[in-house]
Formats: sequence, C-alpha cells, structure tokens
Amino acid sequence: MILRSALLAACLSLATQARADDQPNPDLMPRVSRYALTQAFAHGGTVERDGLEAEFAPIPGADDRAVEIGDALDADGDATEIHIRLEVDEIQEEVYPGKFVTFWVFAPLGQAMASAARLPSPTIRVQQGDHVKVTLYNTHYLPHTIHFHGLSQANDMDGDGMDHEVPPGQNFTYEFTARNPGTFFYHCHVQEDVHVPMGLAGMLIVEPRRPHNHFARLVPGAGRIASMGAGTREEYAAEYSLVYMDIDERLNHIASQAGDLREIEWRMHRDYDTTQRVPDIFLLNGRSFPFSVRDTPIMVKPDEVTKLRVLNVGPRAIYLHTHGHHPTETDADGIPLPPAARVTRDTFGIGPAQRLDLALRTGADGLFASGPGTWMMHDHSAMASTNAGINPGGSQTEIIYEGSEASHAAHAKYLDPAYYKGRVPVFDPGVFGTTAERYARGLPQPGAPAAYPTRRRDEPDPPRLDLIDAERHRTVAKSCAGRPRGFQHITLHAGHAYAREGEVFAFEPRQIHVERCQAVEITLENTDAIRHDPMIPGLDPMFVLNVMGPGAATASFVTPDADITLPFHCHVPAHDKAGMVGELIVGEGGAPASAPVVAAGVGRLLDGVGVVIVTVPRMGRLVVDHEAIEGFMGPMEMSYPVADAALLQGLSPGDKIRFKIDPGSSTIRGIEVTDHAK
Ligand SMILES: [Cu+2]
Repeated sequence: MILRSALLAACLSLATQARADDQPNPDLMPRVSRYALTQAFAHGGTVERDGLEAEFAPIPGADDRAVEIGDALDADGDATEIHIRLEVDEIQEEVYPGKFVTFWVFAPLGQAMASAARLPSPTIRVQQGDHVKVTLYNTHYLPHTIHFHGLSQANDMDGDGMDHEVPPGQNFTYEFTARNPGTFFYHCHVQEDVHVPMGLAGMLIVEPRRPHNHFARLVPGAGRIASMGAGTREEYAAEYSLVYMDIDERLNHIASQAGDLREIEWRMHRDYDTTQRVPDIFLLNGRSFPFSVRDTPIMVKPDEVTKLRVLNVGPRAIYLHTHGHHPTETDADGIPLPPAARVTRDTFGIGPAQRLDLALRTGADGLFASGPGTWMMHDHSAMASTNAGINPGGSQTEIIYEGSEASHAAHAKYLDPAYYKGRVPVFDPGVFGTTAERYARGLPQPGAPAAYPTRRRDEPDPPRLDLIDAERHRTVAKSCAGRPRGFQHITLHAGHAYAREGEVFAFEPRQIHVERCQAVEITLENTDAIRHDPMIPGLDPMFVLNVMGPGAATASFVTPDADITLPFHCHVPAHDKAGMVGELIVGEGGAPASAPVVAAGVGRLLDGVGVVIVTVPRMGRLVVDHEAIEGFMGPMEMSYPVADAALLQGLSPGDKIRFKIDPGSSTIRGIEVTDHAK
C-alpha cells in the first residue's frame, strides 16, 4: 500500500471542517485536497480549479512532504510559502532503445516502496514574491549541494560547493525569495564537472505574480507544462521546459561498474579526466531519439504562440534549429529582452548554463511559420544528431501540428536496439546488390586499423538495476502461519555513524539471530538526518519501515517456521551498495529451500493481480500494488518493465488489473483491466 503521511491525514480532516454552507461541489474537488483555501476553490473558475488540482495533486512515488504549500502571506489567493524537499538518487534510464545509463538526480522526497526519481532532475516552479525553502536530504554516498543559478540570494545560500557541502546522511535547507520572474536552474556545485553531467541539475521557473495563481510546484522531469501559471497563460497557448545535456557514457558507467565506493570516487574524480571528455549521448529531457520525440513532442495548432523555455545543462554549446519556423527570443538567462533586442532567427546558439525563452509562432504566414506538418527541431551540431555516432539519434524532437502524421521516430527500425549497436546496415542492402545476410561479406576484417576516429567498442552493458531490484525482492519464505511461539525485541541502529571502512551508511547489528516462528519487533533508530527504509525483501508478507531521521519507529513481523537466512537492506536507492545490508538468521539459518523460479519456469508466464499505482510510458514501466505471485514475489508495490509500452494504454491509477509476468526477465507481457477506477 502507499503510505500516507500524518500531514495528509491532518489536512484532509481540516478540509472536512469547512463550513457547511461553503461546501464546494465534491465532484470538482481535487482528488487529494489538503488546501485550506477552499473559498478560492469553490468560487474560482475552471482554470483556477485545474490549477489547484495540479498544485495539490500527489506526485506518484513521492512522499507527501515533497511539496508543502504554506500560507498566502500577501493574501492574494495563492500560497507565498513554498517548501520543497529533495533527495539524491542513483537511477538508470533507458535513454534510447537498449541503452541503459546510470545517473544521479535530485528527486522529490521518496516514500518507502517507490520513487519519483527521473532524468532530468525535477522542474521547480514558484511565483515572483514567493518565500521558498528547498531542503536537500543527501541520501547519496557523496557530498552534494544545490546552487540556484541566476537567482538573487544571500551569500550563505549560494550552495557553491567550496565551503557548503552537505555530507551523506545530512540535510540542509536553502531559503530565498523569488524576486524576478524567468527561467533559471539549479544544480549541484560539488565537483561540478562530474556531478552536473551525472544528472544533478533541473529547471527552476519563477512565474510572474498574479492573484489566484495556482500550478504544480514540483514536476518530475521536464516537458510540456500541463498546469500553466496565470501570467504565462496571458501570452501563450502552451509552454514547454526543454533541458538539453550531453554525456560521455564512460563517466556515467563508472557508478554502475565499480564495487567499492572509494573506487567510484577515485575513478570519477582522479582517473577520469574531464578535459579529455568526448560526449557520445545527447539528451533532451533525459531522452535521445526516438524516445525524445515520443516523450517531448512539441504539439501545436495553427496560429498559436508556444513558449519554449530552453536550458542547456551540458558542457558544450547547442545550436537549436527549428525547421519551417522562426521563433523569437524573448528572455535570456531569466531577464526579459528589450523589444529591439528580440531577435527572430532559425538557429539559436545556447552556451553551457544559458537559458533562452523562445516564442514559437505557428501558422502559415511564410515568415514565422511555414504551415502545418511535422517539423524537426534539433541541435544542429553534427554529433548531436547521433546516438553514440549512429544517425538518426540525439536530442532531436519535432514540432507536430494537430492532425499531422507521426514521424519516422515511430519506425520499427529505430526502436530495435540492434540498430544502435551498429548491426543494421544504414541503407537497403539491395542498393549494393546484396542481402542483409550477405552484407558482412563486403566488410573489412574485425579489428582492421582505420585512419579515422571510429566508434567506441561496445562496452559490456551495465548491470540492469531494475532487474536486479526485482530479482532480490522475490519471496523466498513465508511468515509462520500458526501462532508465534515466542517474542523478541530488537533495536536496529542505522546511519553513517555505523559505517565501517569503505562504507557510507550501515546497520548495527548486521546479523540478527531469531527463532523459528517467533514474533519479532524491530525498533529502528535512525541517527542520520535523512530517511532509511530497512526491509526484508524475501519475506512474505514483506517487512518494511520508513524512518525519517533523526528518529525512531517500530514494526513487527513473524519469522518463518524454517531454518533460513534472509538478507535485509535499506530500500533507499544505492544504500545497500553503500553498506546497508545485513542478515536475519532464523533458527540454524541456511539457503532458501525452494530453487529460484527462473530455473523451473523458463518460458512460463505467471499470473498477477493488483491495482495500478501509476503508468510510466516514457520508461515503459508499470508501478503496481499487487498480491502475492506464487513462487515469484510477495504482495508489494513494485515497478516492472512492460514488454510493449502499448500495454499501458488506457490504464489509469486505481484500475484493478490481471497481468501476465515473465519471471525470468521480470517483464509484464499482458495486462487486462478487471475493474476501472472511474
Ligand atoms: Cu538507507
């Protein structure tokens, strides 16, 4: 089940205390209302209601405390006090078909069994005049900061990374007043030549101040902005946040390759040389072609103006070219340009850290726009149109008019991972009088020297974190069904203070001895100023605790009636890697009796029943709260890849489903809705 915070419960009760004669129509209420200003909601228009709903909608996978909407100090009908809570997660993203890359991102504060982490780091949106607090919970194994780039702020809030590092396990709250509307960004300033390309950067938008101005304050990733601010809506029909970056995959690979944290630090900061970097992957909002078109298409209608907020996070300039259209530059680095300086052109050079706000006019006037269709929009530097040297790829997307056809991004050839491994001929082999099978006969010997820069040899793919995660959460033992024969209380200490050489976070004790069929009560004492989520993933029902520290919490479970050793770990991303693993030894201990289901069930699909938490089409994943899947996984909320993103179509949060899962790859291969949520 999704854990709901006490805060949410408290605010829900507050909402139900509204005066009877002032009750808003429940059909129009936000799905999760924790908003005290129900007057505004009841008497505002549709747009304001939509804004409110977006402002208070929970972020799937995030703790409710990720965004805290405070008081309206200026009494203008919307909140002035905004508190955002971020953590630092290590994640993997499939950036183009078959290519999984490890990143570090700022993410909305997570909850026990889920995560809202994705690339790029989330878009923060505040309003001019807002008093903003951003708490950085450093859940990662290296020090980090947040630097709010371009904002006017006090010197001790600058997060510059020289004197203000937030160590692992600690938190720090940055505070600023958003003085000027515009497009800004935030990023880590510790070892920034490495930490920014690893993904620790996101867009920060300061909306113009308007009364009754409601919109989503923290948006995972970037892309089309669904709930526009009132000031932007006055001038624009739609709005997009576009975050461009490039990476040198060899750097990102280090985080998933090395075993010891000291080795990761040394390889990233002492062995890898930023001055020798050669980027090979080019990202728009965390994706390369064809996924960039799928996830960030610029959808337009004729005779509209669309606002494009463009941020270049990467270390090289981009040259953004819009086919068929001439946008106008309206703001540079968060400052409005005087009318005489508002240049209209077809290619915009944008240096590292720079932001350009572009007004994209559509239609067929022959100057600003050339008419309906599907038009490319891409970084015109040659390398940026490739995925590691294979074209078409890179950060390109498309301006797509309503009713226009999908582009070549939908072509099966480009969705085949083999294409980007260089194993598919560029052109039809018939051009050369041959076939795909006979094509290789015309190639030089493997390893033959070449007098030009060649593609990097295929490195071994990094371990797939999602598959490992699913694998280690399989049920291997059930709690004793009968009445427990005994009771034991255990205090488990957690935090940086218990780490040994080479570790950052750890538990103490690391081995817990318990009896068979015994009730065990565990009190977790978390000495860090971040969350730790101890969990026994192989036990059914699953045991998990989510403790924001410093602080303690207690929960119980019953041990299996068998001699077995069950690993336990902290479920926060990468905490097991940082040292937070241990063993629960039941009775004499021992390996699980049942062989893993993979060996027995090759080719056999298992049946699952559950409730949809959220679909993530951009990642081809389904997060589902499911019942036990016999021999595979206990009842839990889990994120699984789906064999085809089309399986997710038509699914809504709350839908009850039946699904077929391949236990070997933990991939869902079929979904059937048994009961729609609405
Ligand atoms: Cu932890």
